[in-house]
Amino acid sequence: MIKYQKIFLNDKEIEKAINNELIRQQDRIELIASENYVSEDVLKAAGSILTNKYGEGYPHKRYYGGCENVDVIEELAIERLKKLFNVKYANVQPYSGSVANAAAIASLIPKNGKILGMSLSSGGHLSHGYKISFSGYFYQTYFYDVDKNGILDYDQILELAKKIKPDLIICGASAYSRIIDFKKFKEIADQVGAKLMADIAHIAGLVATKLHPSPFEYCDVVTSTTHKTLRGARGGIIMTNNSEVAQKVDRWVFPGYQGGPLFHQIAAKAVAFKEALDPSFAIYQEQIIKNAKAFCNEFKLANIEIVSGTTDNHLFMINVKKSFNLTGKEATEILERANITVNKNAIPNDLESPQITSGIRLGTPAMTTRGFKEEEFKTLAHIIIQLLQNPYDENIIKKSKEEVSSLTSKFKII
Ligand code: DSN
Repeated sequence: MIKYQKIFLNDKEIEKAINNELIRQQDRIELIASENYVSEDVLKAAGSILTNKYGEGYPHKRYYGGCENVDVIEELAIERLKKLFNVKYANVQPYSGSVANAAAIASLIPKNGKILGMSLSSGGHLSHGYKISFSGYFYQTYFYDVDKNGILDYDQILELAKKIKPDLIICGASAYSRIIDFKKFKEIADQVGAKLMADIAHIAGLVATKLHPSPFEYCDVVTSTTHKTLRGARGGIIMTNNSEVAQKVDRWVFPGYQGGPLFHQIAAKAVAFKEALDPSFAIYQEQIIKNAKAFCNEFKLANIEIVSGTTDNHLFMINVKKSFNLTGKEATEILERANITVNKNAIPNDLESPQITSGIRLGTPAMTTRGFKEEEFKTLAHIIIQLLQNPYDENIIKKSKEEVSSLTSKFKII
């Protein structure tokens, strides 16, 4: 089990804020689907003296001296990542998932090329074509939606792709609870002559352990973050089986989008990849899914509207507008008062703005790391239902907070 420690700094203001965050993480139930608790080894590597080192370039091809140790680290990270996903080429330098996506897209299509990505309200990501991100600024972008049941309709996507004739189709999501059929996306891409990219940031841990179909056989490039289901240090990665694409990816990461690699993060990613190669990681991923199904089912039994009907992975969205007559923002604030952290989330055909939304997103990776099993998630579902059904009842908020406290004290991280 994880056991984090308080830290001591000469800078007392930052020391206090970090230690307060440690207490917040201990005391709250974390349901943000993209967060997790890293191992102590990952944390140590991320906080190591590697932060002192510059090493622009790649192993044995650096623009700085003194890179013999960071070369070992980056090579280990690459080799472990390749083994984890059974892929030929990997770049472990991206600072984040968005930068990984920027470099991956630039490696596949020219500036101003056409991208077809998943809409935000259907579960897509800003970096898959939104005007307020680089992707909508440098490229012509179009979006596919889920159908009226909240499910990807591949025939509809094909029809849209035929009209738009994109240079690149992006699949993968931040808020989609069903299986993504990468093979069908490949068939669509082939029919319209488009390249195919998968962003598996959310489901990376499930893909690595074969609990979700793999995109590698079908995609020109696959990107991910390392800190969600993969439970590693914060950052991005890019993978491909195509040597020409791999060369372009390396150039677009550095010098295209980035400068010096963050070696402390690369070392921490490498540690996490080794952990993910251990058989215990597959058991953890299985439990994430079992927990998500049990959690989701409890809401369904109470006739609460689940976007896309159910979950096949680590997360699901609740239509809180329809189920409780609350906005996502209101629901988030009510749950926070009882020490339960979730995020508001747009849902298909949402009439509310992204700042308000009609949904919330719930994920099981973090609390599964803390040791929650199906029983704890069922208990939690009832706490959440009571809170959202009685949003302004101070007695219920107080009682729920006590129930949350008894759960967090049983599944400790400090
Ligand atoms: N912000 C991440 C998430 O919460 O899904 C995606 O980048």
